[in-house]
Amino acid sequence: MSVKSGVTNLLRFTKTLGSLRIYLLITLSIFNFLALTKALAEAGITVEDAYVRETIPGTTISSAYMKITNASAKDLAIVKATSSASPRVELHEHSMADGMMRMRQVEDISLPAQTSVVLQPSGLHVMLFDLKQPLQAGQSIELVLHFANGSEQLVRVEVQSIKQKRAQQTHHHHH
Ligand SMILES: [Cu+2]
Repeated sequence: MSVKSGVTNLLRFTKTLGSLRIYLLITLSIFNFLALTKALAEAGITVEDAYVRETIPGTTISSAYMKITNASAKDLAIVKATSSASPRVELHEHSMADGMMRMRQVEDISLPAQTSVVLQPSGLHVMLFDLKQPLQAGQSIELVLHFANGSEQLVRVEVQSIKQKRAQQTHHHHH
């Protein structure tokens, strides 16, 4: 093996190493991107039994309910909710005051690690104002939950008539 071919081989090897390094960098970037996308989409959060009430004719408001589970080891909090169906969405809580059921806006909904929080009638709920269209049973709307850490969760929420929900609750009592 001549000195010249040795140098050529060495150059070729160096070039391969360089390509390999670029390849590794790209691969790592893709992995980082996937990890980030996953964190943004999930954040250890699952949402079940999401429903929003049918609008009462002549009104443009409704409230949404759901069970939210934080399976992660981190304490999370919902700080905002948005929807393409409404320009104004607020986090609300019902409470008894002087024998009257009242509701008030809350800053956030805490989701401690490894717990579930249930948004339900007479409790925490998501309030939708100025609905662009009446909500009818059988339809569904999109709701985006925004977390304190910047992540988001898109939730498809079924529109249910009040009658329908009552029937289901009655059914649950039989168990
Ligand atoms: Cu409310």
